[in-house]
Amino acid sequence: MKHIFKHAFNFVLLSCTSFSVLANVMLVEGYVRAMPPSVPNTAAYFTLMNHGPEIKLVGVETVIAEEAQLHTLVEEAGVIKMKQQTSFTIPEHGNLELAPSGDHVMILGLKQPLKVNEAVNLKLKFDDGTDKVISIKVTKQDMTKQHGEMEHHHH
Ligand SMILES: [Cu+2]
Repeated sequence: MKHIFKHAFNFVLLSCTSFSVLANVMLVEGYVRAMPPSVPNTAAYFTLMNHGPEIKLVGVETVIAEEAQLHTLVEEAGVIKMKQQTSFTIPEHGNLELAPSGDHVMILGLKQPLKVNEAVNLKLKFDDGTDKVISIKVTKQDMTKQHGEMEHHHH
């Protein structure tokens, strides 16, 4: 009797622990930028809300492309360049906001052109070993005209 109770208790404890880890980081909003079919790369922008302690986004996986990288924009001598990052920190009870003006997820080597309004799944990997799949839609970047003119240089 006592043995059974202990097992049940452990199971509940374990379930709660894993559930709370998954629930800490939530997708607020996001989109993948629609690109002309001739462009093999694009970028994803999204906002994550963290209800737990500080956590780092350390990688992104997606089946739609060969690779996804964490990038940021930095200004060097008046020229804006993209730099690959090893992680993005999401502060305790804070937000991570990816935007065309700064941090973004670069999606490289699209296997096929994306269609507007198509949902894209991204698997977000965190430094505590957990991951979370988010689904965001392909959207034309009409709201950020000046950013659309900014070129993404690679390799
Ligand atoms: Cu980039």
